[in-house]
Amino acid sequence: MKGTIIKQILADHLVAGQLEPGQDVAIVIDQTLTQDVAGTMAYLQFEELGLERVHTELAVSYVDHNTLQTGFENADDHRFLQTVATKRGVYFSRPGNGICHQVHLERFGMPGKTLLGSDSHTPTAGGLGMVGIGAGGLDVALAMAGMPFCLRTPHVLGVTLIGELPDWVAAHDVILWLLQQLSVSGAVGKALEYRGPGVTTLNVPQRATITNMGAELGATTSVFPSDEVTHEFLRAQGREEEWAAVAADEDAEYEEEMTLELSVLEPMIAQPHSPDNVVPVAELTGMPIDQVCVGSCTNSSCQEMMTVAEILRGQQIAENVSLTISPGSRQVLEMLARSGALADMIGAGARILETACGPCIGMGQSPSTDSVTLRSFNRNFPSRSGTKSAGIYLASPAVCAASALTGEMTDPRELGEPPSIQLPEQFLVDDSMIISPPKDGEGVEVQYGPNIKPVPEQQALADVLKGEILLKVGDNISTDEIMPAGAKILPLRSNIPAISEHVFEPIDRDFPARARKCGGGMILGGRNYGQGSSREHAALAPAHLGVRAVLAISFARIHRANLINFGIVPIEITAEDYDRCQQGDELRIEDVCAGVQSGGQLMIENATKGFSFTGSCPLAERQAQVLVAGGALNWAKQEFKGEEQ
Ligand code: MIC
Ligand code: SF4
Repeated sequence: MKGTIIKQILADHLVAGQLEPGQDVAIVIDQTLTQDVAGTMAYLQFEELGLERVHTELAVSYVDHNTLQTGFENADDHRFLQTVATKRGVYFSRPGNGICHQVHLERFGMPGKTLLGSDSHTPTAGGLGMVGIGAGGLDVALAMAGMPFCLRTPHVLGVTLIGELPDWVAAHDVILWLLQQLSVSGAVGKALEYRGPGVTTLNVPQRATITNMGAELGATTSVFPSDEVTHEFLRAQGREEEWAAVAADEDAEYEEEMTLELSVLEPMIAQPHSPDNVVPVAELTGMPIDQVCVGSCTNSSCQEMMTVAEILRGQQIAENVSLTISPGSRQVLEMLARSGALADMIGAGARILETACGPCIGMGQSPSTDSVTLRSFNRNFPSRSGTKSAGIYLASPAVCAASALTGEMTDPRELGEPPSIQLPEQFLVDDSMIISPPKDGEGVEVQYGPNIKPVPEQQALADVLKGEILLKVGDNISTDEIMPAGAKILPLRSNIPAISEHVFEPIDRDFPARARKCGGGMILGGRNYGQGSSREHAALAPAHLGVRAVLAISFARIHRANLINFGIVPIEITAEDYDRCQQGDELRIEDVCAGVQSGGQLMIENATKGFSFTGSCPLAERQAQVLVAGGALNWAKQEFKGEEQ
């Protein structure tokens, strides 16, 4: 990966290891972001480290996911987040200011920098030419404490873009096309780097739509160059001085390459229940729909929203459809309002929601039973909308708006001339909903509420792990299935004992009771186990129920790191051994500590079936120490203690 953008940025931030694909490295993190539902735990963990202030160049705490405030829990979380931010030197983006990734792109992202976020769509910032990586809250807390972030050097996939998008074809169609080609696990262990003459035809929000959904490919990160288009965007945001050119060297070598001719793309759509189940919209036209939701961190920029408003202007949505629109940020919403575009949306019958994640994470707007919901979002995993029987389809805002008018899946090319929307020369800049931290947080009291419970203590790794396979699941199990979100469960994110009662709810409601009855145990997963979000609760809550190991054919990157951070051993096994083991089998693994510290080979005995097999748990040195200590918090506390002595 000689001279690629990824290599240049990682090399500039490298503190340990060799930048060779597959090698473990440690890098300095310049900026961090957290959002509310992962943030409460991240800051509770930061508080456990006993530091006065954060150590990164910039740390921002956003409140964007759970803004409904259905009870005191939420409001208490927001108050905790605001007080801890003020005390520890973190910028606080208030509820109402917008979705973390959209606001970060507008107000904070900087070309050439590294950003670690407690949200899997942090690579959105790659649209500005920075390396944004999603991680669990604890990893972000450690980065805020000034510790380097450890990752496996990705293998770089260079995607050469040629030509220009045709009328009515959006950035969302580019990434849906890539998902169709590569699948949801197609970029695990990889980073995508966009290049070629087509790059200059895309503006920054369009680039960010593409890097955002690299997360759905399983990629570690995705990045565009920072060029004159980026310069122009930052100038229009009043941040011209923060621009820097970022480009791959002429002789940059990519481990893998592919070419995409933009001009042959057409509007695409992902069908239930996976973002890679993609077909051209033309194949589904005429299918009746019940609900349309426009917004999310993928598609809620000013340009996308203006396009929607233009399509809706002077028309009425179909009687059978409910249309919701959530603009991505207060900047976008205010610009829509001042330009009259908001009135066009309201006039057409759209229901305007807050500038927040909203329906994307099941915070309201669950569709009706067996219905069809069309969304401009990034994920359509089972149950994510809050209605198990509903089918979620993902498509661009233009497809959504056109379909809302007709009440059926509609190819927007049928509408004739496309609206011509240019990015404004100057965005409306008003940072008054972002609270800057004072120079000194002394005297500020961090306020907790009754639902904010202490971080559970972690036990050091036992040398013998034994227990029942509590649950056997198939391929591509998402964290939405392991630890669901939604309006009922998100308020419990600061209360691990309470949220643990919902582990695996969409798959098996009896799981928590069974885990407790058996005194804990293990989970057996297929390929790409734990895809999707960065929520560490999908590791923390099972750990709280006594899960000590997950055996799977392969793991998604962030979830594997979260398992290690909470003392759960992630063990890779072969497809044959997966087939041979069943739910209810008793497993026994000896010499676990020595095994994980010396290359990760583990001998597993299936006492029920009477056979043994090997599993592997290859770990970087720090990860092995973390696992043996019983998790990253124990390990970090020991490190800080060591430094004090
Ligand atoms: C998601 O889109 O699933 C979320 C909610 O943004 C998560 C974060 C979380 O669950 O805390 C993500 O993508 O990481
Ligand atoms: Fe929010 Fe949805 Fe984006 Fe997650 S994917 S950050 S829930 S808008």
